[in-house]
Formats: sequence, C-alpha cells, structure tokens
Amino acid sequence: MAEGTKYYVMAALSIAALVISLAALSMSFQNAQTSVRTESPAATAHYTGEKREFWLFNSEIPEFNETKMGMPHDVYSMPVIAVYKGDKVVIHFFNTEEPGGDHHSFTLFDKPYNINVDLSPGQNTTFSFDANTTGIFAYYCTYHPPTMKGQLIVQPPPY
Ligand SMILES: [Cu+2]
Repeated sequence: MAEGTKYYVMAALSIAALVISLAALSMSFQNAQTSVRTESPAATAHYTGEKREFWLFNSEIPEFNETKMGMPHDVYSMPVIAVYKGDKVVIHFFNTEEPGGDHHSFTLFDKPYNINVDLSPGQNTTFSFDANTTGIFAYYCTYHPPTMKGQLIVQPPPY
C-alpha cells in the first residue's frame, strides 16, 4: 500500500471512531434522561402496606421474688410491636406454661382496635388485624397486671 493511501485509511478510521463514540455518548445521555423520567412516578407512589408477622410468648423475669416485689414475674417476650399504618399484622401467640400453669391473654381495647385472645397453659393461636389507625396502643395480659404489658406502635406510612 502506498504511503499516501495509508494516511487516507487511518484518517477515515479515526473519523469513524469519533462518530461512533459521539453516537454512544449521545445514547447514554438519552438513557440517563429516560431513567430520570421513569423514576418520577415511583417516587409519588404511596405505601400500600405489608403483612408483618410476630411470634409472641409469655416470658418471665429471672430470679424475681414476686412476694417481695408485690407483682407477678410474667412479661411478654415482645414489649413493643411496631408497624406502619396499612400493614396487616399477624401475631402467633403462645402460652408456654406447663399443665396446671397460668392463663395468659393478649388484650387490646384501645379504640379502634378490639382484640381479646385468652390462652390456656400449652395453647397457641394465630390472629390478625389491620393496622388502620396510627398511634400507641397498650396491650396487656388480664391475668398479670401490671408487668405483662406492651405497646403496639402504628406509625404513619413511610411514603
Ligand atoms: Cu399473663
């Protein structure tokens, strides 16, 4: 190949490379703009709630002298249950007492919630409700005041 022809070929190749890289740059710029546009609707979407499951047991404070303290040693395994408004709350509640032991209840009468589940020794059950009102709501065991108590916290939706 003649020296002159080589230069023409090299020049043509560099121009082609330049055109291709400019095209690629412009495409990636368009893609970036497109992705910004598609993100906007998602940001305005509102929270539709989740199913949130909890396993709740009766428990006790170890080495607790009930006579000396003047109150029961019984507590819940979970003193706080936190969810978002719109969630479906599922609670698996267990009474782990041996036969002849105590009953335990999950009682929540703060309006608008209205739940009262009573378990015999060794029993368990699953119940659910919709967290449709925000706030802090007390749940307690009717058999073991004031120690067996907890709080359901229903927060405003995250978005
Ligand atoms: Cu109890």
